Amino acid sequence: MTSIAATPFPFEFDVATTALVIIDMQRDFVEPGGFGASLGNDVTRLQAIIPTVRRVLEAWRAVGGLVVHTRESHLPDLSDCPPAKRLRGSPTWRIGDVGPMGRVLVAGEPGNQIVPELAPVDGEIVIDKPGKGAFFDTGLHETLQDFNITHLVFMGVTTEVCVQTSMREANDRGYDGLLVEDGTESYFDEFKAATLAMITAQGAIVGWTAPAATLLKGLLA
Ligand code: C5J
Repeated sequence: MTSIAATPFPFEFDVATTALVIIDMQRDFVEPGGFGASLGNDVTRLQAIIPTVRRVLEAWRAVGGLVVHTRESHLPDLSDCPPAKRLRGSPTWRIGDVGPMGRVLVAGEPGNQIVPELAPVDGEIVIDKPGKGAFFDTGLHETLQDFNITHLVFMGVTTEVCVQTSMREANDRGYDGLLVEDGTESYFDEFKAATLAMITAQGAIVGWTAPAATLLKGLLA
């Protein structure tokens, strides 16, 4: 059992029953010409966390922990993309449109690939999710149960959208979840700060947060 200092109180976990879940570190969100940029966002903010996410990923691989990568991704015929999602707002390229990295948020397209620095390796689980949450319509819960997973460590983007939604879904399914504070990012400073505060409020009502350095120290101990 590993115990690390965390907010609002120490997070205890066993690597054997904990999965590292990396949410949507795909080109669509972190590179120019993708969905995030198409909505008018500064993607360099998200690119900046890649080295931290990679350090934690490598440490997690070194201790033999289960790794799950997610991608926000739709089928080429968009049958899993509700019109309410596709038609929302006024992005330069809507989901399914052809942008500089291929069809936006569509499975198999260049923009839908996880950034090379964090590319999945053999034995890691890759979940294509049509919603913001990693558990909606993906079978992730059943997969985690097959591996006897009870605890989740989250990283990825964006903090207040897909990461927070996934953590809340996990919480409702009985998992204890920790969010790595500098392994997640938002296009908006204030939304990230508010999300970290909401997760840990009221005695970890959704879960815990801790810096990457603290998690890494715990893994190496
Ligand atoms: C968004 C995500 N922000 N991965 N997706 O639309 O957070």
